[in-house]
Amino acid sequence: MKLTSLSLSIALLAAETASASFMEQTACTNKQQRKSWHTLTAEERLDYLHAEQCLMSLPAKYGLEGPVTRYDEFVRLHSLAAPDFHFTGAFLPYHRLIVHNHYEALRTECNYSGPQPYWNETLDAGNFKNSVVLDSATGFGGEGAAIGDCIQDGPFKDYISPIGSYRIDTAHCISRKIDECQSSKAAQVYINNCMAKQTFGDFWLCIEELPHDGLHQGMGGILRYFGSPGDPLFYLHHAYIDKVWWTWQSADPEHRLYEISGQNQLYAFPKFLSETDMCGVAPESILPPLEPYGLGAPGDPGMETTLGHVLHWAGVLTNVTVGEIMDIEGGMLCYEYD
Ligand SMILES: [Cu+2]
Repeated sequence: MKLTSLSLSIALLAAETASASFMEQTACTNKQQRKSWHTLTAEERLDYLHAEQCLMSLPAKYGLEGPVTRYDEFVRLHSLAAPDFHFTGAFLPYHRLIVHNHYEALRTECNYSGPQPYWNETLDAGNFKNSVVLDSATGFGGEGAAIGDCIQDGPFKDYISPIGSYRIDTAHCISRKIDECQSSKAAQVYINNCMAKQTFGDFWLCIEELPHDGLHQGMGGILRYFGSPGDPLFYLHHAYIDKVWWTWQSADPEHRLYEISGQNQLYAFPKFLSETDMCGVAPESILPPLEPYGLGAPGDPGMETTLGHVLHWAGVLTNVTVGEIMDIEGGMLCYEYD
């Protein structure tokens, strides 16, 4: 699509109007709670795990190819849209929304009434193996073993997912293979480094590179791929990344509450993907193909992510714009972190 200055002005006007109207929306008074897994009681932990098991027992309802259960559908939605929402400006908003959508499914379809937990990964950086999050009785179970790195304990050890690591579906267990060098990317020092960034573009790339990647590579297994919601730890991880983003937004709301930028399609990989990482691992070979440069995206006719950018869900969940979810305490979202 050829970008004219007229269409750019219209897009900017739409984004400004959108952001103004979202800010005016009715106040969010009855906030949903998001809490650190480390501080939950054993009973609260079990409630959440049981709700996830419930989602894994409900039949798929959207008619997408592949999913057997409601749980699988979120894995499919994520892998279908993955190239649009990774290494692009919509990375943080998209994951904010999928955590919210999944939580709403737990609440409305599995009668879950507890908080959305997050994993404060700084507490376990470099030592995922001993995390309470991976407890076999009141947690998600530990790492995998044997053929396929299948998890051996915990509530999800017998779950078979029909969704593959990206586009090719194969039935598989939930797999994990912990790497403590990778898990050390979750350390506080890297969070602090990102928190000091002054623009959304610098902040997002900083987060996606180390704190975000630390969990995916540190836990290994299915979490390393675009089928990563196939491990329920995905939601604790992305709730945590969302908390970090919200903390950054809240430090300067006047400038950051509605600040968005970054390429709106996968025109290029960020620089960190072309370099060997701090653990000596060479760049990934599983990356998706790049989009033709300048193609534009729904809601974004230009090259840059704006508040009008559409977060899409294969036609089965309501599309939402980035502008609608920038504020977690207004508009369609209403939650707070402890
Ligand atoms: Cu993702």
